[in-house]
Amino acid sequence: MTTPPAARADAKQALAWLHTARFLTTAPKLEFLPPHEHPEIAFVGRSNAGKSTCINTLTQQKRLAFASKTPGRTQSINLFSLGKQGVTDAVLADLPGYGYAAVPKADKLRWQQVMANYLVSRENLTGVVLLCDPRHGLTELDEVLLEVIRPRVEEGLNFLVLLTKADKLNRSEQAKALSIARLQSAGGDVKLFSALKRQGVDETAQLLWDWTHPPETE
Ligand SMILES: Nc1nc2c(ncn2[C@@H]2O[C@H](COP(=O)(O)OP(=O)(O)OP(=O)(O)O)[C@@H](O)[C@H]2O)c(=O)[nH]1
Ligand SMILES: [Mg+2]
Repeated sequence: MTTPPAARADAKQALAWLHTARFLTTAPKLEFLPPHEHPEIAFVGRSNAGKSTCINTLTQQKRLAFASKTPGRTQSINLFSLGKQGVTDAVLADLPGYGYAAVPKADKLRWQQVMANYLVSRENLTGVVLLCDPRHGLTELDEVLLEVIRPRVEEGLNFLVLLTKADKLNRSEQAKALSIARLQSAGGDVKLFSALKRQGVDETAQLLWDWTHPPETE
């Protein structure tokens, strides 16, 4: 029996695929973001939520996305290509975080607008991963983002909330954070994630594979 081309990958295969990630381009503004023909998955969330660390963990590359103790580190939209043998079959987008307190209000509003435009208008956007530090929960700015993407999620956009830095919570705090986020997440999937403990890594890798490799419909 032959395996169908889009058979569900196991975690090992999904991680091997993610490990192929390579830098594609960086764009300081939305209009400089190149169009392409592959499914794109965006990592969004507050500054310091752990977006860049999550991308580094999933791709098993220490310095692919620039992670930092200084909030506001990622200031441009960075794209990474995925695909075996150098043949791109998906793109990951690391977006600058929002809500960093030291950023002037006008810049915050401008960035919120850029983010909303990206989420509403980006073609080929197949999935959104919203990263959230469960010690802060989903904040007002996350709620704005949820409202923006809700119509697209209703139309089939894949959506996952990752509660990052889960290693900083004990079991009961984790359970509580999960149930609160599930109520708030606009019907999206919610998972715990820890780069430090590698919690949630396999499941997230498989999900990203599934999003970008849907079974062929006959
Ligand atoms: N304990 C723990 N710390 C983490 C984890 N993930 C990220 N961090 C830390 O959180 C800080 C911020 O991580 P980044 O990945 O740079 O966050 P970001 O969301 O990309 O931030 P911006 O680029 O500012 O938007 C860094 O000090 C990371 O080491 C995790 O799973 N566990
Ligand atoms: Mg970052």
